[in-house]
Amino acid sequence: MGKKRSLSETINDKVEERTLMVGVVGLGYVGLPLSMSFAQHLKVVGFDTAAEKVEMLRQGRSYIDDIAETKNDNFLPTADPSALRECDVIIICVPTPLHEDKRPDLGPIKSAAQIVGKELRKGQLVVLESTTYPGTTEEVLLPILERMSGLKVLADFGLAYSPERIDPGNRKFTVENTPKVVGGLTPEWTDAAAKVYGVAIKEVVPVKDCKTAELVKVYENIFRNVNIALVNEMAIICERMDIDVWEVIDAAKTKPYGFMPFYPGPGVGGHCIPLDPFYLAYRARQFDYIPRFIETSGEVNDYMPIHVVNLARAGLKAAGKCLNGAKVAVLGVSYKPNVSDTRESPALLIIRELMSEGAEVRIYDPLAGSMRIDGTELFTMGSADEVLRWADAVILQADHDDMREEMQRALRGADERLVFVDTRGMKLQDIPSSCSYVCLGRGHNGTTER
Ligand code: SAJ
Repeated sequence: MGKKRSLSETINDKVEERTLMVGVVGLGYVGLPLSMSFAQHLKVVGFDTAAEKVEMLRQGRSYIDDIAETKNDNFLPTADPSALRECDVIIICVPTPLHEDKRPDLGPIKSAAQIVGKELRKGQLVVLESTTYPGTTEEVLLPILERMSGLKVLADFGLAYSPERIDPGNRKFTVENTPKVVGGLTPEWTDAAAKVYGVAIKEVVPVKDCKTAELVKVYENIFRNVNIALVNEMAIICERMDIDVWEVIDAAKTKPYGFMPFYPGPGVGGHCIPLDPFYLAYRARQFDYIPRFIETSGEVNDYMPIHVVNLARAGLKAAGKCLNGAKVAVLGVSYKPNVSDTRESPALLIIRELMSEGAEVRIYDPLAGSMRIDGTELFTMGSADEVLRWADAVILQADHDDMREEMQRALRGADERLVFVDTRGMKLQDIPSSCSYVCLGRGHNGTTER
């Protein structure tokens, strides 16, 4: 009679035999692509509490831009949590928002933990993917799983953390070819979780434990947030020193080592970069450390939408007008170019500020189509021509590739009364010559004499 296989060895055996069954909790922009990748190799139960999402998936349709269709005999979408009992591994991919006061909101993780805990059975491995502060898996997820199931971690089930690295709209880096960091509660569970992900993902990067893996993710995104804040500060300095920050960056990035370009912008939006730093800042304070760097970079980035409104005010003033009563159009309202997502977009604060100063504001964004702001739906105008005929000033907030040509054409017909505020650093040859041009990070307080 051979030695009894441990729980993690049993998981490893099922990986080997490709009989492992994967459960994914939360079928959003992380869980759905992950499910479809696993479903190329294994049976996958996709669970979501949103019945309408599950219904769409049952019909083989998708609600995620990057996933064309979801018809796959290995993929079983369901709103019935009991289906999770059949799975050998359960991967939790739910959002981690912030409360109003920027404290982490672990509500979605806690409710997912309750759902999973109720179905948990001996031998399963639970993995958390949601971006969160170091310590969440062991101190928040683990106790709920044990309480709801009556089981004991390690003795009855395994636990690991593996951060998501889904980049919406990125055709180059997919689930399969983006290295996956994995940290288990113990080395044997790190190894088991790594073997599970290894079925669908080319490169897996095991680390010491859950909290190491949790910190890797928030550090990656704080790295971006801090560097974006640094270059935003460079832009403001350049305006005062009559230097072109965009030229400075292009020259600096010729350095073949030790430099990575970031670009100034109207602010930092999206559902990752503006939020993740506050998860670590919150946790650092619990360890009596004041994360000045993280908090200062958040403040610099939060100031940028205000700075953009200041540029618009300066441009209108130079044209003998003021914001009060001015007609201002925002071109591109999504949180970054070439996406339709307006969540946490800097355009929200820009529009609020403009309205509070008495400007009449309209938007033009053929990709986003509309934007919800304080309970009102703002719909895009019909064309760039219409915008430039209507507006006293336009602010380029997100320069979508698909919008650029139309905008350039419309600008060629603009007259000198129009103020054009560029927050994305157009190429010098594209700068409109017929209207007054103000640019983030370009000399003379943003106005560039040509
Ligand atoms: N931004 C700048 N200047 C920059 C880069 C970005 O102002 O140089 C602004 C953008 O306009 C946007 C915000 O920052 O408002 C966030 O931009 P982002 O490029 O970081 O895009 P996200 O939010 O989609 O970030 C995601 C993240 N992916 C995951 O968390 C899995 C991030 O880790 C990726 O590095 C990023 O995509 C990416 O590289 O596209």
